[in-house]
Amino acid sequence: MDFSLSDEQLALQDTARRFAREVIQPAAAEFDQSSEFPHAIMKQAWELGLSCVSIPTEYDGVGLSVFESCLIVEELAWGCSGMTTSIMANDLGLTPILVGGTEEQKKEWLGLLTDETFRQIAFCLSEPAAGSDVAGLQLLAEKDGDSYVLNGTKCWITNGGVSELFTVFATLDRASRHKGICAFVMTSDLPGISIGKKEDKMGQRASDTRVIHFDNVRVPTAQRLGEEGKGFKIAMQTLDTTRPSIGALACGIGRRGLEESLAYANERKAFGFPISGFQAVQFMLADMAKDLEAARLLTLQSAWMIDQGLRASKYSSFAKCFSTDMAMKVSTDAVQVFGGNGYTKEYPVEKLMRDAKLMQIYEGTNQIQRLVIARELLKE
Ligand code: COS
Repeated sequence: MDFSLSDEQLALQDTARRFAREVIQPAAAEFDQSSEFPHAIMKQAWELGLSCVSIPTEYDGVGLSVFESCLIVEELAWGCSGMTTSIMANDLGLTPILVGGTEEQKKEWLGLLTDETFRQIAFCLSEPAAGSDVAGLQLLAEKDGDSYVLNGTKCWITNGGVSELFTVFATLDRASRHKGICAFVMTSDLPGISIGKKEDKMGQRASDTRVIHFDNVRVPTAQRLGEEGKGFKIAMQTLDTTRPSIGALACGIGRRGLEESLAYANERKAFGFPISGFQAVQFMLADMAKDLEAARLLTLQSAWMIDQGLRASKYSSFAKCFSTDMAMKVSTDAVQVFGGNGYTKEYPVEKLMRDAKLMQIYEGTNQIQRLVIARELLKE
């Protein structure tokens, strides 16, 4: 077992760290407040090779492993988890193509993400009545000649209003649950697609979260990913692959919370001493550091397993669930260390707490992660 990083991995981590310090973090409060989408920063991340990182080199991508993508995601999320969610959502959106696409489809659609034009891709799975229950999704795909006609609504779609490409999951027959689901790739400007309201969120406000309506949207059969009925498994395999990076994102929030708390505890005085001298504060700092370290280890282990080609559902869920619960706890305690100041927008920790909450909900709630873990345990 070797816990050290290669020189290339250290250089990659350093690039992401500098981008987070110099570009993301200075702009984070402004975009959090305005809830605008940081187009220029997203483009810059893509130009630096920090976005769409999972596209293999044979399709002109940077071809990072899941392990390496976790290294950069933690760095970026230290700066702003909302912006990092927007950056990473591209890899979530394109993974169904990697999992279910033919050689031809990969060349065509991944090529649109690596040519000289900056484009984004959104993963359209969740629906108003089907967030946790993927097999219950209602977006209908009816076969008509050499195409499918899609009708229904998606919601909670990250980058929904700013993406040129979509991967979309729809059912051929609502009654057949997971066996009827198909995956598709398409451009977002097809007739019948309309972008709905942008959610006004508690946290991660720099990310664009949308409702998307499909009204008689015609998609050629050639744009179906995998066989008919295989869409559910493509979605599950996608989430198995991307959940470690959610763990890494949570580690970024946790690390920022710890660093801010350490600095503040050394500076803030009470009863004539810096509060870092009091055991009540020290114990909070110690718990933050230990839980962050455990979360990072679980995250990197699950990423490594995926890179080895091992089935990692249980480990991906360990990483996602543990790390996001850690981020919630660390950011809540960071607000506590800052006291009244922590509860104001003058200081950075209340944002961490608002941002962390979403992490326990998206890419499968932490209740769903526990369900996946329990099912895997009971199967063993
Ligand atoms: N990889 C490959 N196949 C998988 C799989 C995985 N990780 N998980 C399940 N499958 C397969 C099962 O083996 C089963 O196959 P067979 O039909 O061949 O038996 C099939 O898929 C159905 O699985 P299952 O019965 O477990 O499905 P359920 O409907 O009971 O639920 C959960 C599965 C709840 C785990 C799923 O709906 C889920 O992950 N929900 C959360 C979704 C999510 O993360 N949403 C966030 C949106 S993205 S931001």
